[in-house]
Amino acid sequence: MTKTALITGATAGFGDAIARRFAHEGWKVIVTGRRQGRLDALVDALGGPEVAHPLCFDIRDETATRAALDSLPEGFAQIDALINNAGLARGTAPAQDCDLDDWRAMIDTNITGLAVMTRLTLDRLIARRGLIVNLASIAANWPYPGGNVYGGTKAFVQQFSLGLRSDLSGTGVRVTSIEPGLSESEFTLVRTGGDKAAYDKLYAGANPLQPEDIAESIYWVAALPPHVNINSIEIMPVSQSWAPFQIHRD
Ligand code: 8X3
Repeated sequence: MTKTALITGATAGFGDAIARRFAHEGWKVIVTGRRQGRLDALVDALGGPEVAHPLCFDIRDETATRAALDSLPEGFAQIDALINNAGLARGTAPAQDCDLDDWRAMIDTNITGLAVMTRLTLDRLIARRGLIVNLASIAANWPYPGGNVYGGTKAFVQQFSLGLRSDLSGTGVRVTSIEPGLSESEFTLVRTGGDKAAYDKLYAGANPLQPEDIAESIYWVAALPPHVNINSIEIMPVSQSWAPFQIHRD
């Protein structure tokens, strides 16, 4: 039987690559995002409305999320995998200099949007003994200057994933937290407010992860036998590792 994956934030970066990977493997995909034109182009690229269904809404809006899910046509109404990819970082300033609107955007999207989408699809996922993959980040595991609220939201995603596993015991639903490090995508342009020079500087000579690398990991998780649960995967490019703790001296 053909399986269906719902991928949030599919208009760029990881989400776009994940949708392409799952469709390539014969899955039907529901692709969500805020940019209708990009969703339509993606549906075309994936093979049209038999294979892919677009849902255009803002994941921070619970009413819109409910309406979008309620609108799913019969052929896309069952959900075998929820890939909670929609999320963003805004800024790299120290906490004492941050804009509260940026913090709210991250909390509303990365925490509230993800939790609402999960809650609203849980019955369908349980009915299919499905899979939830949540996009966390290495920022959940490793603090760094300027990570503040972004890292906090991703720590929520990681711990929420583990909690879901506990609550879903006996349902057959699998849950995985994916924790990528330095990755090349539109994510960084959003984080820097569209600063292409900062984008180029971050990636120069670093050979960062590509969206296809993340899609590959998630498809591997999905394709494992149903008795196997990958709890978490932390992924970095080879170029990225750790530095000593900073010590401030008077
Ligand atoms: C994004 C990866 O290294 O900017 O989640 O925290 S990093």
